[in-house]
Amino acid sequence: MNKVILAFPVVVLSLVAHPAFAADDAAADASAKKAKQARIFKAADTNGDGGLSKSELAKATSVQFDVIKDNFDKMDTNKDGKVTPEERDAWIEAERKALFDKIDTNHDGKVSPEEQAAYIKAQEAQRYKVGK
Ligand SMILES: [Ca+2]
Ligand SMILES: [Ca+2]
Repeated sequence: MNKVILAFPVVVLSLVAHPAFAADDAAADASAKKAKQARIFKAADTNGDGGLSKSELAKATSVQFDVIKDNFDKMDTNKDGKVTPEERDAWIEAERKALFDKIDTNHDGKVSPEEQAAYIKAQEAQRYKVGK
């Protein structure tokens, strides 16, 4: 019994220090986050049709829906009056790709530190102009 107690911290330390364990942990975090998002989505889908309508969204308070509220018409690609998780994910992926293409100014599929710096600088200049 004593032996087990003594050995325990060593095992924990070696697990934490192990890079594979850290990666597993991140993956577990991501899937837990996804499961939580799915739960919140389902809770907001009060008529259970698998999508969120504008009236369902109006009642939903979670911040995760703000992006859907702001971009509803763009996300609802099949124009059925509701946004499904698939439509949301497709929109986010398209936005992510569009942003990447915008930053990757020489279109070599990579964002160099210079391109990143130039983008941040442009964003800041824009913000300054808007703020003025
Ligand atoms: Ca619904
Ligand atoms: Ca739709």
